[in-house]
Amino acid sequence: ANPYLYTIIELLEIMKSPNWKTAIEFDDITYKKCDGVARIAFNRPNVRNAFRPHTTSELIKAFYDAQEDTSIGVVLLSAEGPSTKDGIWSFCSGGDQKARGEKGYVGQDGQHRLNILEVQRMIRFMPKVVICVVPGWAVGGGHSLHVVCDMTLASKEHAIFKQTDADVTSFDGGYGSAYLAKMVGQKKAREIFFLGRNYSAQDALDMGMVNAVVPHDELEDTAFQWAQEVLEKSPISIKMLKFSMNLTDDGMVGQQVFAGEATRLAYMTEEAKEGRNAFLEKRKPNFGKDNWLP
Ligand code: S0N
Repeated sequence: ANPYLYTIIELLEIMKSPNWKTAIEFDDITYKKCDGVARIAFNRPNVRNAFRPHTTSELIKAFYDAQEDTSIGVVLLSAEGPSTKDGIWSFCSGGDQKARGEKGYVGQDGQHRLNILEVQRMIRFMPKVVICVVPGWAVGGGHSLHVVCDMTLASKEHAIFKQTDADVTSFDGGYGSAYLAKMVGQKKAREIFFLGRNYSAQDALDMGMVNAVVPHDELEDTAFQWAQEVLEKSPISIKMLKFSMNLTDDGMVGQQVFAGEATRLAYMTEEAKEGRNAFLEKRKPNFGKDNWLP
């Protein structure tokens, strides 16, 4: 049989659009799940999906839920749209400058916060794959979010990448800039931040900061399809590989996250069970005599 021929059932399976079900109702984001995939999407399209503290608090809750849900292996970070005012698509335009106070972004409780950085860390350290889906503008802190995600898919017609941090004195000196430089090279990263120009999806692909340019109408289904491909892989391998690739850039924290999973793997061995049982049974552990593998 020709291995490249698909059956009709397989083709229908590949082409099917997800049947998303709302997982939790939020104000500033939508949060849905389908077949092992969680979709978290900005939902403030009339302000180009800028995030205020309420948005970031909701993002933290949604990411935490996706992390805890053992049926979820991939998270899509996307955006609703387009704007009802002018029909323009956006992924995210960063921190809401109207919510910006003297010491950070001011929430409904009057407190000043910078908690998008907490969202970045959740994406970075979550033992699942996060795919950024960019249907339009990815600007400022929105650009940084795409940088920190594991993979990025961009709308061929509408995605525009731009760094305005130096225009508004609200800059990301962490993953958004330093990790970007690792991704696209020092010269390009400095150009992106120092000139603040617009870059198309194709420019971003050429620079190596997105994985694919996709026709706008196919963007969401393609992201779901990529997620389904990831879900066919071994969950342990995927998370160990993600944390291995993070490790060298994340210093001791990267080591801690990677080592935590190594400890979990050790827990699954007979050796670890013997260590625990011997303690509970108040006896000396017997780890065997020929387990010192070369
Ligand atoms: C996105 C841009 C380029 C789109 O331009 P366009 O298409 O011409 O639309 P506009 O007419 O400009 O905008 C349409 C409506 O949307 C509002 N709006 C857009 N962006 C924002 C925003 N970020 N905040 C508030 N409102 C926004 C416009 O005001 C307009 O509304 P109306 O119709 O009522 O006039 C363009 O809009 C643009 O350049 N936007 C600003 C982008 C920006 O500078 N963002 C902030 C950059 N910095 C950060 O995000 C850093 C934050 C961060 O991640 C961080 C880093 C370190 C430490 C902490 C933090 C943290 O935030 O926690």
